[in-house]
Amino acid sequence: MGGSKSSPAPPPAPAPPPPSLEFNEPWRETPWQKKEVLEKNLRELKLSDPSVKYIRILLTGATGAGKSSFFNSVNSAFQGRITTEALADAETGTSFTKSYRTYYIRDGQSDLPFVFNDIMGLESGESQGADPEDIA
Ligand SMILES: Nc1nc2c(ncn2[C@@H]2O[C@H](COP(=O)(O)OP(=O)(O)OP(=O)(O)O)[C@@H](O)[C@H]2O)c(=O)[nH]1
Ligand SMILES: [Mg+2]
Repeated sequence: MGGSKSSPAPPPAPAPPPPSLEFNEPWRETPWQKKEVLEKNLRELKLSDPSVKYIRILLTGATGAGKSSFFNSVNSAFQGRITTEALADAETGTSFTKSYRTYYIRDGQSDLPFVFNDIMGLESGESQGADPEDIA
C-alpha cells in the first residue's frame, strides 16, 4: 500500500541526564567566624516567661533525613566532643528511630532552655512511621 516503503522511525532521543545532586555554590552563606558568638548567645539564652521551662524543637522529616544525627551534631557542639546519644543508622526505608524522645543539652549542672523532640520518620502507608497529619 502507498507504493513506497515508509522510512523507519528515528531512534528515540536519549533521556536527558539527571539533575546534579550537588550545588555549584553554597545555598546559604554560613558565617563560621561567628560561631563562638552564636554558641555564647545560646548558652546564655534566658526565656522571658518563667512558666516556660524549655523551647521544644520538633525534629521532623523523611526517614533517614538526619533528624537524630542533627541532634547529635548540636549536642556535640555544646559538649565539645562527639556525642551519639540519639541512635542513628543508615537509611533502611523504615524509620530507625522507633519512639518519641526528648533530648536535653547539658550545660554544666543544668540543661540549656531548648530541647529537641526526636520522632519516627515520615513514611508512606497506613500505621507506618510518623503521620504528617499528626504533626501539622
Ligand atoms: N551526608 C550526610 N549524611 C547524613 C547527614 N545527617 C545524617 N546523615 C546520615 O543519614 C543516615 C540517617 O541518619 P539518621 O540521623 O538516623 O536519620 P533520621 O532522620 O533520624 O532517620 P529515622 O530515625 O529513620 O527517621 C545516617 O547514615 C547518617 O549518618 C548529613 O547531614 N549529611
Ligand atoms: Mg532517627
